[in-house]
Amino acid sequence: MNTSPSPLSRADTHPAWLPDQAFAPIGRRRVAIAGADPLIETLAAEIAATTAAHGGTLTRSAATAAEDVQQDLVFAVSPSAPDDESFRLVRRSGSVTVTARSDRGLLHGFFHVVRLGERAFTDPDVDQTHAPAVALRVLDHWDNMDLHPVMGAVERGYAGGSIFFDPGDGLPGSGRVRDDLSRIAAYARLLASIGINRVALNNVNVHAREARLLTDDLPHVARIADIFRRWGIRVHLSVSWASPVLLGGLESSDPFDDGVIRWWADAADRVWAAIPDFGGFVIKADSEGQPGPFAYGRDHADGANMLADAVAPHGGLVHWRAFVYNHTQDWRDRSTDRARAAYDHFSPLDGRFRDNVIVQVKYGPMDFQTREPVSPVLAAMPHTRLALELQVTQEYTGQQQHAVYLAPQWSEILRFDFGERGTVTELATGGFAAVANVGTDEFWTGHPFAQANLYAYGRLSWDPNASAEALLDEWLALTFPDEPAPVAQAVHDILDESWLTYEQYTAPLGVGFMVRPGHHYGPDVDGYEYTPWGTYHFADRDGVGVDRTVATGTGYAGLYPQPWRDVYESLETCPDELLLFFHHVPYTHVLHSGKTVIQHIYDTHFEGVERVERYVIAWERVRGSVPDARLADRVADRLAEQVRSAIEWRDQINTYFLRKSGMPDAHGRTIY
Ligand code: GCW
Repeated sequence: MNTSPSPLSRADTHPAWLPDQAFAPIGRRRVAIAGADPLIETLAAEIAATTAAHGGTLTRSAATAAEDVQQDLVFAVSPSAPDDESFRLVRRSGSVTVTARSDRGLLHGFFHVVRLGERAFTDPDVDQTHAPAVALRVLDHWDNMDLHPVMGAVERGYAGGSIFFDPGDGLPGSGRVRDDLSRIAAYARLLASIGINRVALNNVNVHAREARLLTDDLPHVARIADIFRRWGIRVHLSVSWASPVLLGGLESSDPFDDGVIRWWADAADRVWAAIPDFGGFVIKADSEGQPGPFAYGRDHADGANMLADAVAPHGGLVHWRAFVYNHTQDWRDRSTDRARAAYDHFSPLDGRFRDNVIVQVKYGPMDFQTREPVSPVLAAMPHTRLALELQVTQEYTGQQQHAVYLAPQWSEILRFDFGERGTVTELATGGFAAVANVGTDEFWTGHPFAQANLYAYGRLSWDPNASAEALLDEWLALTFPDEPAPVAQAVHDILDESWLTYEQYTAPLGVGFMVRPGHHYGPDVDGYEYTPWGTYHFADRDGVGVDRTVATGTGYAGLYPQPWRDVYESLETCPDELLLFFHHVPYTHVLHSGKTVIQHIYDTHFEGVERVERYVIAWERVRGSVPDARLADRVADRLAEQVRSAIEWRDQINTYFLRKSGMPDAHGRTIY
């Protein structure tokens, strides 16, 4: 029997949603495991640790066992389940059997039982099979090896340093894979518990140092992969399109060049020799200064397919990002619409990508804004494997200073129905990918509540129909098992509508951006208005918004299949929350809500701040009864910053629009 302690019993890392108590209902019972595959060792170590701590027992046998009446809980490999990751849970009079075709399925089943807690044994009898909605459930890390002069250790990271890379003395070239990977072991366990099965380790902006992960650093990538493997998770790397030049000394990276083709095939051979279950490459090409096939007059299918052919003999994947647009646009040019870019570049390529290419599409046409319409690319490429890309790290949603629970937004996106073409979940045949939000911070995520976003992403990627509220309950019950009920209630009071609250005090009615250029924190209404980035609001003295209609605007609304094309095109039917994304309207335009646009702006900004003030009170009320005082303080500090920042947003946005429009607030509140 393997009795090595749970890797999370160390004190230096917050256990997140896997504190030891979460395992107690299992730890008190008689548990049996049958089977001998690698992840069964992982499972056995978990159960051994918790039964040792809570007085239960663990019996192991190598053979596949049928239901064992002597036990309370049995895990057994059995051909019953439909695929490698599914599991079947049978409960008869309080004893539970989890069977799966593979050890991977059993591990998922184990964490399912953990989530159920005592109810796993006390609920009525059941016989149910659980299967993931999609096969690929990916987290993308934007971690740098060297400290980047602007982005630091993690691009858009708000939780300290990289858990994978040690920046060394900070000088160029000194970054390396960490020696001590214990933190990664804890992380892999957390991810496995929520169903994540793929992790890309490094930033999609691949700088000189990270490019070499593909060559010199392979033994170290292999060390990381060894850890993730114990939890059923496969590792991917972001690669630079220019690798043959940067690393191979070739003259070009033209995908049609024989030398280039050979270089990538050899590179792939070396990677898979070092890491036999390596997942594949993630690539950001011809985007925001990253090199790509355009330089050689090739398109993105040419580029992706060349890489796909290199990795295909190893069963590898290429995640090719669709985030391609002109970031050197002239703001005077009203004909170029960034929202169209991914569609215009990629939809003509539908059907040309190899089967092992996954085109990875951001959920909206712009860039992870608080509110955007769902990207029409998702409905425009029926012959391509598409992955939906979400952003767990809160770049545009408060940077883990603000409490913003994003699951309600993701649920809305996942359920968005393109009519005959299906829902986003149905269209994401290449699965889900999301930008991770963790770092070396003691709570993993800076704001302790941002853990809930990571948790919810994993759970939604397994079951996109799960309700955001139920997932928050799950996360709360696991994370705060000893907390008195009022604490859980306070967290609900803060998080349930936090996404809408954030929307209220930031950019109005879907227009987006209005953030400080560069770091993207806090308000700056005109910060991007006269820049090359293509993110504009066009406010003048009469009105605001971007005309993306077919009739008079950029034609973007016409990229949607019906009924959405008509819904968005018409002022009568365009939903209020997206009005300024699709239309330029006078401030006096009356919304479906009955308010004018200008009064809506004032009202939502005052209300958003009031809501955050209530969050502060809600937390102050329970703060003293939270057993983890450091966590309680961290939340309080962040809420104080959220109020400060929300007030700044309110006052800048309201003042801007008051000065532009000259229209007073109907309620005479203070605007500057
Ligand atoms: O949202 C933008 C970010 C960039 C990021 C880019 C992308 C990794 O501001 O920091 O670069 O998106 O998704 O590639």
